Amino acid sequence: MLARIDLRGSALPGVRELSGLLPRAGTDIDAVLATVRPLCEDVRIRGAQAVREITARLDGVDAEDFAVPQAALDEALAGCDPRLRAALEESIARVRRVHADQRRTDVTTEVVRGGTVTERWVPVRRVGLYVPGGLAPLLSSVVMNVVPAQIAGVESIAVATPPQRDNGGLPDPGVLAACALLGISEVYAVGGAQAIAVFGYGAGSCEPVDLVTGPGNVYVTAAKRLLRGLIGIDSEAGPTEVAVLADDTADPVHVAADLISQAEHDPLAGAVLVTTSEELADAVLALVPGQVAATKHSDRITTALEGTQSGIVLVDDLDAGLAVVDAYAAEHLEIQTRDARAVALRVRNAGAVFIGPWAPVSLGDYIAGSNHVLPTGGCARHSSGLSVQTFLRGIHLVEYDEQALADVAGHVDALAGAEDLPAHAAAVRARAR
Ligand code: HSO
Ligand code: ZN
Repeated sequence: MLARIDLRGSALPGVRELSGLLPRAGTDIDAVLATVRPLCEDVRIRGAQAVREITARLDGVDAEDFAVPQAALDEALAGCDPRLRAALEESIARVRRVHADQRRTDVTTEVVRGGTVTERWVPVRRVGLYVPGGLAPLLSSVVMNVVPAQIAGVESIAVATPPQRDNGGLPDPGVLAACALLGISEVYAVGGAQAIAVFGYGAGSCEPVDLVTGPGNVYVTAAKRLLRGLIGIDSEAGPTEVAVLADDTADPVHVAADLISQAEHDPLAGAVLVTTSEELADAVLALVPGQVAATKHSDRITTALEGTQSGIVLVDDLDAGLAVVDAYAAEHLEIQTRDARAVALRVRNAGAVFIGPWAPVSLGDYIAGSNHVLPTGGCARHSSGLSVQTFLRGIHLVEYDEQALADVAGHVDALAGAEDLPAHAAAVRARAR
C-alpha cells in the first residue's frame, strides 16, 4: 500500500518531468461522452418523460415528478437528528462568516478627466447546484454550494441530487434537511448526467439555469463539459485528492489518518505524502494497514491507497518538497512541518492549504468556514475553489464625455489604422465637431 517514489540524492527534475513522475488519477471524460451525449439529447428533446425513463433505468426509481415537494423538505427538517441539525447550523454560520467577506463592491476608476470605468458586480440570475449521492450523500456540499450563491445575491437557486430507492424515491433526508435549513425550496430528485441536462435545457417544472456548480462523478463531469457554453460551469471536478507535506515533526498517526480520510471518498481518490523524513514515511506505512482495517470503508480506501494515484514521495529538503507540491497542485494540501504557516505561505499551487497539526482536511470538509468545492487534477495551478466570486460577473460601465472622447480620437485612429479596421476609427470621428 502506498508506493514509494524516492526523489532524493539528485537534482529535482523540472516541472513537466516532475508532474509525470507524481501519482495522479487519470479520469477519461472523453470515454464516457459517447454515453452521455445521447442521454443529454434525449432530455433536451423529450424533457420530463426522458428524465423519468432514465431515472427508472439508472437509479431504479420511477416517479411521475422529479420535483421534490415542499412537504418532503419540511418533513426532512422536522425529522432531522438534533445533533446533525446543530452541526449543520454551525457549519452554515461559519461558511457564511467567511463568504460574507468575499462580497465585492462596485469600483469606479476615473481614467481621465471626464472618462470613467466602473466595474459593476452582478450576480448570475439562476443557478443549478449539483449535490452528489453516489458512495456518500454529501449534505455538507449543499452548504458549500448554496451559501456563496446566496451571499452573491443569486435570485433563483435549484438543487439536484440523486433519488434513493430506499427513501421512496426521494433524495437523502440529510441533503433535504440541509436544503430546508438554507431556505432552498426548489429541489430535484435527479442525479448524474441527466441532472446537468435538466439544468441546461430545462425539463418538467425546472427552468433552464445560467450556471451549474458542484462536483460529481465522471458522467456529471462529462455532461458539464458537453453543455459548457450553453451554461456556465464552475469546473470539471475529478476524484478528490489530498497531499501532505511533512517533516520529522509530523505525527504519523495524524498523517496516516488524513490520507485515509480522503481516500474514503472514492476508490479513485488520491492520497500523497511528500516528506523529508524517511522515519515518518516508514511510520506512516506501518500504521496505514491497521488504521484502514479498523474503518468502515476499508475496501475502497485500500483500492485508493494501492492505486497509482497515491504514494509517498521522499525529498531531500523542504525546498524540494515545495517544488513537488507545487507541481502536483493538490486539491487539498496539508502542511505538517516546523513553522508550518511560513511554509504554507510559500505554496503557489493548491486548492486549499491546511496548516499545522490542528487543521485536518476533514475540518475544512465540514466546518472550518472554508469552501470544500476545490479544483482537482492539477487545476489548482489556474483555478480557485467555489466562492462568492463564482456567482458574480464583473460588468464594465464605460462613460466618457465629449471632450474626453475628442482628446483620445487620434489614438483610436492610429490603433484602428494599424489593425486595418477604418470603420472603427470612423465611429469615433463621426462624433467630432
Ligand atoms: N473532501 C470532499 C468534500 C467532502 N468531504 C464532503 C466530506 N464531505 C471534497 O473537498
Ligand atoms: Zn472529504
